[in-house]
Amino acid sequence: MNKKRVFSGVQPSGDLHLGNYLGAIKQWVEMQEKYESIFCVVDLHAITIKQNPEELRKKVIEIAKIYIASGIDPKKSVIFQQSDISEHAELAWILNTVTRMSDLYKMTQFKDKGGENENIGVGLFDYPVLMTSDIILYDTDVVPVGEDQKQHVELARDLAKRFNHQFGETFKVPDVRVNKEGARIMGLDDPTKKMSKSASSTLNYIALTDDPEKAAKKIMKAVTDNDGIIKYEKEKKPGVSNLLNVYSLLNEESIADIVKRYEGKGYGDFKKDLAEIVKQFLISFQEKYNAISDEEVRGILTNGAKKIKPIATETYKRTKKIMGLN
Ligand code: ATP
Ligand code: LTN
Repeated sequence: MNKKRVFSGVQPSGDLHLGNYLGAIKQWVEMQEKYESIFCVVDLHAITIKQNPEELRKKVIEIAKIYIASGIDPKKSVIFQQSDISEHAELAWILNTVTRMSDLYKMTQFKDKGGENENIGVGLFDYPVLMTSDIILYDTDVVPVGEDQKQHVELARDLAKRFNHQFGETFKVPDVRVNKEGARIMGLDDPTKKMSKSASSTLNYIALTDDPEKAAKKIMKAVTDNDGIIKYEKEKKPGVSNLLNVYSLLNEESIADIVKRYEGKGYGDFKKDLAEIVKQFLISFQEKYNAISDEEVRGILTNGAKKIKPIATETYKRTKKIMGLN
């Protein structure tokens, strides 16, 4: 039987953090064993916000390195750069013609990123259509993402269905997959909001490239509460619950087991141990990261694009044909 296909991506902008790793990339690594996997560095999405060209070029390499250091094996999965395949933008244009303004006004990420502002770029508004194109261009079965991207994948499903209904069966309708545990890692300085690289304070997140000692200090400074009991209660104890979640995912241990071990102990002990876990994780991650050369990554990206170009070409041709464009 043919393997099902997975597609996902991360933008080459800002610092990748534990939220991105635990919410998205970690599950990709597990999925690549069972699925035919395609992981993209979505540079065309990154330019919806102003980027410095030199930094963008570096960031693309950095993200691909992070994929590999996290365990994405270029022999098992395809890793490529979005702008290397022109069909992403071409298909996005076609999809624009079946997308309604009202579809995009509903997107919460657009609202969060300043949708009210008339001077905001059109690319930011159209961002979910390009994301739809990324996904359906490869007849994707499953899209693993963090909770915040669920709405975008649901739009991709709707647009694929709408197109199929209007023109005839053309696109596969993708499923979304959100990991139950890592779906929403919260900010260390404010556990009521998601950990985000665009946060105003660097105490909010632990970047995968953070100095391990400094990262450990951020855990020690993480906001908790005053009742001194280590238990998982998301609503009442968002800070402690978030730390338990991170502990459980990094140490691959159930929250119940961790809670049991810290019965009668204070936050100090708990944080100290978690700080050490985070530190060791970063040391080992960065060792792998530093062992990969830029040249090697460039080769992997080029090969990845070569490998999947025929799928993109075929889908785009099929789309043009059914619309009467060829
Ligand atoms: P940010 O808000 O940090 O700018 P983003 O969601 O805009 O992040 P990406 O960095 O491209 O943009 O996100 C990559 C992946 O990481 C997505 O699948 C997203 O859902 C996931 N992700 C981002 N933040 C978190 C988080 N705090 N917890 C879990 N998953 C997250
Ligand atoms: N918008 C996503 C990144 C992204 C993506 C995709 C994820 C762009 N295209 C296709 C999955 C599938 C984000 O995480 N900010």
